Amino acid sequence: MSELNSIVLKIIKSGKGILAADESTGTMSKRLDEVNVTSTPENRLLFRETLFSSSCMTDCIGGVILYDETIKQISSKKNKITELISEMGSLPGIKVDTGAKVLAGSPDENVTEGLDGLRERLKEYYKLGAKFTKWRGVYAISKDYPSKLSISSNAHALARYSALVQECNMVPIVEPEVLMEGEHSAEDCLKKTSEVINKCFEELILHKVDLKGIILKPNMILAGNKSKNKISNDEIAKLTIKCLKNSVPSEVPGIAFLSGGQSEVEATQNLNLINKYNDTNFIMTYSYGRALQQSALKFWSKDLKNIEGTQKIFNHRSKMNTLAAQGKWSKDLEI
Ligand code: 5MM
Repeated sequence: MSELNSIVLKIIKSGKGILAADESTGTMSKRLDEVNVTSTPENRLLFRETLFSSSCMTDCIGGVILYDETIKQISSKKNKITELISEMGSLPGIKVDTGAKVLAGSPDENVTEGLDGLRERLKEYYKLGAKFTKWRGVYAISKDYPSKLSISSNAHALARYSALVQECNMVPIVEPEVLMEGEHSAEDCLKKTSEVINKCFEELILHKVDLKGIILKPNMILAGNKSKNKISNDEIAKLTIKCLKNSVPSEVPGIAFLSGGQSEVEATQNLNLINKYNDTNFIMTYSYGRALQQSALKFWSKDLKNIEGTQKIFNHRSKMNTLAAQGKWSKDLEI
């Protein structure tokens, strides 16, 4: 087993999943504003440190994706954040893209940037203790989108990023996110997501990326949030598996879904059904941001000193998702 493959398995095996705590300062400030907490570096650290020192970090959370600010912060116990995460039994990772920018040639779409100087930044993050990285391509969906241009430019960037990350002995998370916003049907989402993922693998193979040493982080196959034709959770699970079976090469060890705006329980329920119906060899788990943190953040915002209460909520959510990653979750386990 290669070193990269063993990192992948440490992160996602036995029902473990990923905490996406890589909100950029702008996004984190928006989340904190929503719960009336002032967005300062200290408050951002306090909330995140509360999560990172929860007991579920040992049994459920195999990896945490950090943002540049957080990976350079020192915890209240005076150790590095990467050390805190490692001591809890999890692995630290880092978001290395610099965000989605307007795509020249198709101004209603985005392309993710961050390749300039990436090799040097990766060396720095590796020294800070990062074992894996993340890059997210974002695709709008409608009758005309994503365009061939957006599909191809984002896939190219994801592949160049992945090759550089593996060169630096870290595991790249490849995140192509077809957004949930829109009136599109689940069938449209299936068609466009398959096209997007197929192109990503075409480029990853061209750039000689070791597919056993990556984690794919896709969206589930859902009808748009403004669609009149919603589908059942069973259908979501079955279409999601159909999409991945047809577009992901069998060497890829694991898939960790993003939650993409689903509610906490919805994201857990869908992951559980995906695992119940999973007839592939892919490990199917979670890499959730909002769907792991929402309730904990809301509770914490009422009393920033209530560490134990906040951790209890985060532990519960993580446990539910870890059960779902093994197809063992049921609604009556929710509090
Ligand atoms: C945690 O949010 C990440 C994006 O932050 P920025 O937009 O500030 O860069 C995002 O990439 C996240 O990792 C994934 O989308 C998964 O998060 P959700 O909330 O969709 O599970």
